[in-house]
Amino acid sequence: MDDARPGQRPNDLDAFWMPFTANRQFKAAPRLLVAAEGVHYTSHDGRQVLDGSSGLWCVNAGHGRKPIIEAIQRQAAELDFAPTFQMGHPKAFELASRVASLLPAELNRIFFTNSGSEAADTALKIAIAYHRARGEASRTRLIGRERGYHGVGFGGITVGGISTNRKFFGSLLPGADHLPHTHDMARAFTKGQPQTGKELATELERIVALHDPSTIAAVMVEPMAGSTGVLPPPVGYLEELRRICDKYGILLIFDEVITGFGRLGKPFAVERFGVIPDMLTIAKGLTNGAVPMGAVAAKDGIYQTFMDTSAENLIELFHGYTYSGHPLAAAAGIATLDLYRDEGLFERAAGLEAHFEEAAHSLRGTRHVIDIRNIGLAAGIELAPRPGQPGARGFEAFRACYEAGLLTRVTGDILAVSPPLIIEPRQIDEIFGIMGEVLRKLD
Ligand code: PXG
Ligand code: PLP
Repeated sequence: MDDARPGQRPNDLDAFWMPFTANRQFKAAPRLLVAAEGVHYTSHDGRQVLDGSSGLWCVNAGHGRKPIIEAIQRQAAELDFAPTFQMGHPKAFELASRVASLLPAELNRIFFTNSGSEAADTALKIAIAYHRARGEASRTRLIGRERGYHGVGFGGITVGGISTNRKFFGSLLPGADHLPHTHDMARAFTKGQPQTGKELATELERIVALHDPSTIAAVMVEPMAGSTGVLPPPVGYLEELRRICDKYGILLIFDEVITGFGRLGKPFAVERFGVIPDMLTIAKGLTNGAVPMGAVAAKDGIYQTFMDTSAENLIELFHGYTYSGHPLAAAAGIATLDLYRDEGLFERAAGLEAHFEEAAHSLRGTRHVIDIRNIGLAAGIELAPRPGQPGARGFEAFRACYEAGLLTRVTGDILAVSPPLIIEPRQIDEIFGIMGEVLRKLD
């Protein structure tokens, strides 16, 4: 730490209780990022670090983008805050329309939150309240999936399927159940969507039969599971979920917090896979990560149900956040969507997919690598765990990549790669080149 630039390293790291971090380990050997531009971070010791993870899957247009920065600056000077409870401000409406225009026509009602976690809990609450408004108040059960991640609110961890995110927090919400996850090591090194595994969606029939459809409000899944290591959906899987939900009057919710805004080479996974959910959650790339914001997009019919079953002078949905539709976030969101459009970044991601896939799979055969999965500009590189020490090799690989100038994400023994959509082909090669070198040297 002697080489730290003056003022770039706080002298006391104690007070910040860091999220999803081994605090003592980190504070003994901190990794601080102090600046960013394009696809690179600058570390506190003055090194350039290639951002292989778009921050945390959010900086899709790359760092330090002038139009976004200037929009935030202008907005802060013009209108710093305005309530959206019984009041409004223009940019929140504008951004809602812009988001709706990127979605299938029927997903046209946008509820703003401040994060993906809040979006997940909001969507689940809307689902339960929607059935109640329609006179089916017995529909309260929520179905998620093993290895699902829907943030860290109580709703999200209830339908989520990561045991460490659940087991410390009591009994969660009552009445949830889970589909099996879709990963199968028997088809390791599959490129894109697996051809087999559609029948895993049919498991929903069993869950419905067990609980009875009259008790089930919604099914929530990520179209592609991101956090648990990039698990693309089997061919036909999402279609099968849609079919079964329709058959039993269950709402289908897609969590597009990661898959939204070009990660899969389309505005949303909805378009890539051609399956339309009843609600969809977004966050992250909505503002390019520059200001926290999330949202739920709901079908018109859901919104109309709330309008039709409530008197005109009454609040239809008793839910919202102080900062729902915050002016700075709304301004950042509009500027971000302009940038995605003007630079054709979703199409750019689609155009890079083949190169990215080939580069990712070039690690096949590299020491420790037992599976590689990819879709769009996302890849999961799974390492063999050290006997008796799950996650240890993955974390060391992550740390060694960082030392070698590459930021990735690690979950257990899986490294995830999801670069900004502005990345150049040679920088994609650099990502997997660094990773390969690190893995060859790793114990
Ligand atoms: N849903 C999905 C699908 C997500 O990926 C959330 C909800 C929650 O969003 P917020 O904004 O509340 O964090 C997420 C977030 C990782 C990683 O390394 C992934 C997320 C967050 C932090 C790290 O995979 N996903
Ligand atoms: N806690 C208290 C005491 C509050 O007054 C409020 C909001 O008014 C909240 C929590 C919720 O905060 P937010 O709306 O930012 O989620």
